[in-house]
Amino acid sequence: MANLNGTTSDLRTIFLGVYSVLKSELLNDPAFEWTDDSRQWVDRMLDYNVPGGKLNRGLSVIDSYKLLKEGKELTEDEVFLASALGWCIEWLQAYFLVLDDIMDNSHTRRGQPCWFRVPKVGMIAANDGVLLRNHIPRILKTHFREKAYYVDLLDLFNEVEFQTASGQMIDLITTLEGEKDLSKYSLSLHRRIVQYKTAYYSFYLPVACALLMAGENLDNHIDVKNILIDMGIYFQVQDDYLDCFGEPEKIGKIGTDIEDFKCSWLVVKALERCCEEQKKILFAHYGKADPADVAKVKTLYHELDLQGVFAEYESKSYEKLTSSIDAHPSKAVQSVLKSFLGKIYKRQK
Ligand code: DMA
Ligand code: MG
Ligand code: MG
Ligand code: MG
Repeated sequence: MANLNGTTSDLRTIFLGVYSVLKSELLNDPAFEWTDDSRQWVDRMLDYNVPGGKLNRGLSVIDSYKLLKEGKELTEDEVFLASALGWCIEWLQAYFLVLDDIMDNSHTRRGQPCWFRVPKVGMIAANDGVLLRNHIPRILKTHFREKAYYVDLLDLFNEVEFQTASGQMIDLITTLEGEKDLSKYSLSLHRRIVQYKTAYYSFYLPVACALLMAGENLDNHIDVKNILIDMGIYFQVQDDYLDCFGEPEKIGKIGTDIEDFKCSWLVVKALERCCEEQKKILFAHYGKADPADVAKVKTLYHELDLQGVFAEYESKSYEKLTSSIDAHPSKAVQSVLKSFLGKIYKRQK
């Protein structure tokens, strides 16, 4: 592979090249007796669900590793390994999203129908999710088995997966039929849900992968972890905001949070700000599938100027995050964190 440091071909192209390598290894995994049908199914399933996103999480492993190396040229091998770890995160994300879309009854993802809505896929998508999840340790075994940090890597992925699944669990059980109770929705409940379902895997995991590759002990980087968790919470507040106020063509998905009775940042803010009259409207129409109910909730959100409230939250979060980053003793770590924040501040997708 030529130009692995992005001199002529860019990082994204190199990263996608590594995807092809990993995919073909998985499609020839000697632990299974492949047939044309089975290989074709997994090939199509991977192309549909893994590489089509923004790739922010995956690319940031390479970015972060480079910054930790303080600008030293990376070897071909280092770029390949950082990319493989980046793809493991994209695989983890694909696994969670395939299942999340079933549970959230969503329609589109990344500008195409959710995988379970594709004809002849349906609930096979549940097993595809399990397969996606199993690909991660296959990739790690092939490429990291001999590394001193192999066990730490396995531990990291296991722990973060557990945290994410636990976050998904609390996201889902708060919406249970028969227990639908808006009065239990608060900023602290929201924070707890999004910290677990989003922040660990989306923000901490890429940097933790880069730190392990750089030979660091994760126990020495709790301060970095805390800043990344706060950034992840801010990122999921944006996701909640875009679910209602984003453009589906840009975000690639149609929001379902109001229909699903989700403990979204928007409904928490609406509850904080509404008068008794408006509260009645919210209680009557939140969590209903009928578009007329959804429209009533959206009108209320506009009346309460949640767009303005969000804009305020967004700039406050940026200031807070910037000052905690500036307080960090290492310039290399500062640049890793700033690069992350720069990628998501005021995002529209
Ligand atoms: C998603 O939360 C969290 C995980 C772990 C997939 P969400 O349902 O708000 O995500 P999306 O809006 O992308 O469906
Ligand atoms: Mg969802
Ligand atoms: Mg969800
Ligand atoms: Mg969402």
